[in-house]
Amino acid sequence: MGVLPLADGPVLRDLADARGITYGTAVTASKLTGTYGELAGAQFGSVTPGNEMKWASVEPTRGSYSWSGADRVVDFAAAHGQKVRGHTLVWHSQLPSWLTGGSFPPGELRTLMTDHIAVEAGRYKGRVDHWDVVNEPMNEDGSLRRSLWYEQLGESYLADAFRAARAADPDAKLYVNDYNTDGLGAKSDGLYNLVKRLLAQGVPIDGVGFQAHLIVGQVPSTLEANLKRFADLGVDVAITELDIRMALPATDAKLAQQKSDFTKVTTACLAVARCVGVTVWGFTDSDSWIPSTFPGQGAATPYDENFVPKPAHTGIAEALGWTGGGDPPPGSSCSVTYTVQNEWGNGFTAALTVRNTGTVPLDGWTATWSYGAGQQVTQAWNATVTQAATRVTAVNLAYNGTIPAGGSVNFGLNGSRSGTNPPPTGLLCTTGS
Ligand code: 9MR
Repeated sequence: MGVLPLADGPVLRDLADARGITYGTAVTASKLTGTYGELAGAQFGSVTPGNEMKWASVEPTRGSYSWSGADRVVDFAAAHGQKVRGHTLVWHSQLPSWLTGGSFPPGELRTLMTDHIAVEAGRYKGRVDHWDVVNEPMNEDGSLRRSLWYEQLGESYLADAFRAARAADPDAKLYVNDYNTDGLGAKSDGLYNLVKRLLAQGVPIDGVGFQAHLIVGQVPSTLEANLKRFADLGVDVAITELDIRMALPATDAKLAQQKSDFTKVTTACLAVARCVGVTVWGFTDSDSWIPSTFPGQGAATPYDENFVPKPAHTGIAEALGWTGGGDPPPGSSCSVTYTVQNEWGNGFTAALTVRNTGTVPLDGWTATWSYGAGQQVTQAWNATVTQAATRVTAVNLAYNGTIPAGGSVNFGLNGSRSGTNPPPTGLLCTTGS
């Protein structure tokens, strides 16, 4: 089983560069090798450590630091000419227990916070382009969240945090970042007023991050207007944690809606001069926080679990001006058949045929199906075949992607089985590269 050719298809990073914005992704440091690493490096212009720069990760025990994960991401970015969005210095969550469980007088807590910022932002001085200095300071009603910081230090914790970050790394762009603030509404009004107050006090805040953890079909219609009003305050804006989740299983209709949603968000950023970029919160469904947090939901990112670009990826590319793809031409269709040729003890061989059932030549094809009895593909020929749990995806190779109208191509595979070997379900052929 091979890995999909990475050179094929649009490169978000280059398309975004050409439009003057950055397309980034959150990454998991330990995964930055193989296909995951190649795609993260090739497709994205910036990386954000999903967890590795959080307080609990870098200082699990008071005074004893662990930088390996964060270093790995920063080094990866340097090796791939990428920016880094540092995430995050001051947050109510993922704090070490010595901090949440301790009882510190306010003066000491304030110093702990500013020292932490000095140490972390100081360590990465000149290597982190943006810092999410303060993450998620708002309540849903637009008031300030009763976090550890707010409870003990009051609103002034924000000003102190930004000033400490500026002192530690004068060149980094300093952001406040939140969720459910993407469209107009009470929470984003609260954030807007907060940013306005901070700016009026001369607090060094350069940007506002909008996380955009969204649901398919529910991109706020006021996203662009909201970005614009913040930008009009004189700060940069960015989409910082974009993902668009759906109830599983993903269907063609949901994936098509998701494509249009990713397009909308990207277009909204492009429409606002001070929107510096979009970061997706994980680029593959195999590296997304959604399924564990929202049981039954997922498929929220632009690549599927096998690193196959989804319609969402094409949607982003098209929003960025890519014209190389497009929907398959009218009259383009295909079918696929599956025949077990041979079976032995724990194994079998299957032969598949993809047929151009349309009226025009077919340029690229994908066959998908599900195994119901635990069958597992072990080897394949004349197609790139990948399997995630029960779902199998077979994509043409360079030499057999084009099929004339009425023509067909064959590919095959060996599989393992434990017991019966019923034919697959959901056997489907789709056209297009
Ligand atoms: O992606 C992160 C996930 O791996 C962690 O388990 C989770 C813990 O809270 O944090 C996730 O990232 C969050 C980000 O830091 C802040 N905004 C919400 C993100 C999703 O929870």
